[in-house]
Amino acid sequence: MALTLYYHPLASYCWKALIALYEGGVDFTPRLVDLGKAEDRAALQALWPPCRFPVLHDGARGRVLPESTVLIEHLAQHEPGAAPLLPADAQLRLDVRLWDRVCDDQLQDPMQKIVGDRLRDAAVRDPHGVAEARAALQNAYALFEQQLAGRTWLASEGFSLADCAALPALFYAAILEPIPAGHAALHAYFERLLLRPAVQRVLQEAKPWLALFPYREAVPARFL
Ligand SMILES: N[C@@H](CCC(=O)N[C@@H](CS)C(=O)NCC(=O)O)C(=O)O
Repeated sequence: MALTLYYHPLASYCWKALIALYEGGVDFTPRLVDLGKAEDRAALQALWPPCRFPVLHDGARGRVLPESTVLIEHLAQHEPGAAPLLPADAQLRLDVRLWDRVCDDQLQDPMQKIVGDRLRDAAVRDPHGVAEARAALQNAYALFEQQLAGRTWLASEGFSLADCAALPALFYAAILEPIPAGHAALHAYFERLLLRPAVQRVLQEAKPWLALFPYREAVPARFL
């Protein structure tokens, strides 16, 4: 098989890639990376020195694709099932790329800041940074609420790269910093995302690992 995905079933950016792969019905070999194991870390680092996942190895084309967005763009170019994740029209593609960036910068980044802080020793925690990250999430929720008014999907008529990015970001962010009840369009969108078979498969595969999430006590029972 030509495609190998280096990933971990709990990692939010890996969910983004997995959702795209499952949405597109793409055939690939999953290679679970345990960063706690030296040999796994070395294998990932040999492909991509920053040692962050997901990374896709496309053996047929001799390419290594790190960065979830680039990985999904590669799938959309070469795998017919994944093509709809990026609209053919150049202007519509820009909308999708914009909202993919918004998901990563305005949801994933602050969410990872909050999780990372909990993993630190108490002496070097950053309560001010965490408070800023929580405020950033609230601002992002308000922005998404505005964007989603009258829409089914985040950035285009069909399910796209932006929606692949949104699900993991919203899933983990909402556990740390609940989405206000008044954001009805955002709540409805999140529920719509959860109905996608690709998303259900990712969540099912993550279940055994959620006990390792630093905020496991806040994970809603329906996901456990
Ligand atoms: N911009 C990258 C971010 C990748 C990333 O941050 N991955 C996290 C997991 S969600 C990771 O590799 N963490 C391991 C570490 O930081 O050591 C992408 O879009 O793929």
